[in-house]
Amino acid sequence: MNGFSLWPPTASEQAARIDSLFIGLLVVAGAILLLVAMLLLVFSIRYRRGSSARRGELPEFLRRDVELGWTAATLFLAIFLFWWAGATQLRASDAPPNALEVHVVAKQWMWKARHPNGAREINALHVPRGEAVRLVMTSQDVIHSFFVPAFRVKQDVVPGRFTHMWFRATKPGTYHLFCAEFCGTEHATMGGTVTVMEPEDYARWATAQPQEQDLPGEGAALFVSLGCSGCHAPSAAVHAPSLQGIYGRMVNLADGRTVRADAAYLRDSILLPKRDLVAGYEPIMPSFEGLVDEGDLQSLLAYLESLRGEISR
Ligand code: HEC
Ligand SMILES: [Cu+2]
Repeated sequence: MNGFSLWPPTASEQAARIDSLFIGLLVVAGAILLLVAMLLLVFSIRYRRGSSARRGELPEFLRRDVELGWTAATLFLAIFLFWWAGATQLRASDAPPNALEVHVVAKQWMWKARHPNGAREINALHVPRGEAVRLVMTSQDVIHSFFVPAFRVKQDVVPGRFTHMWFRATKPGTYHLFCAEFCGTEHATMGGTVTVMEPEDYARWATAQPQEQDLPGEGAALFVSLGCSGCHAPSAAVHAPSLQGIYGRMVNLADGRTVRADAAYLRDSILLPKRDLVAGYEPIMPSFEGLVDEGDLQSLLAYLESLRGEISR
């Protein structure tokens, strides 16, 4: 739409839900405002100085029944609004299991995205209409925030950890992407566009991108070039744990704790290997802090995650 508009486009399922919630709250608040203002007006005329209105003791039913009635009614209304907003928020928190997963890395001052087939984009994101898209996001420097007003979604992107967000776009078009967390001098220019395409167009677009390795493939190459395989390959002379099926496994640590090898654990294993030492091994793994950037880390983690079951050589 051209021209001035106070209402951003409504282009996702979440956006439609947030809008009805917003309008609902506005109507309720408006009705209460109107009621109170009217009573104020009526009473100030009726009980103005010198009027002959009755000013004595209140009748019994006004003192008890009316008091009880409006208290119960507002309590009920407040609980209903709480349930409505809470349900909307909860719906937004967990992506459906088959969602398309796009990896996003934020840095001063740009957004980098990687699609499942390896396609990369900067300050742009192409997504198919009608499909759930899940973003796995991290930052290379400071806190940023991924904000798409047309989808009514916003999520902080934090260095040193992964945050998630999902949406299902409903309307083809191009929408604004902003950084919503002040992140330095060029924060204001940190943004781009989200383009919603029909699923066929998206598939065509994705295959037309320069062919690159997918994330696990790129991670596998890094695993060799960074020297990880020199210690971790089954044939290595060094005594290091096998990483086959590592993702999600329970790991016994040297200090007696048992932890699950999730994304955060694997990340720490690479950046801070001395922190969670695996039981039965020497602390010989070097830290890769500073040697790998967030993009490399995502690839390495995707590779480790792909090492399910079978022994690959
Ligand atoms: C010098 C040999 C060496 C190199 C190089 C090395 N590692 Fe390790 N790695 C080890 C040893 C030994 C351990 C077990 C002790 C520990 O936890 O630090 C380990 C532990 C791990 C663990 C935790 C395993 C578990 O069972 O919980 C992961 C994950 C890992 N390494 C990944 C990597 C990655 C990825 C690289 C390359 C970026 C790499 N390692 C490079 C020797 C090495
Ligand atoms: Cu930013």
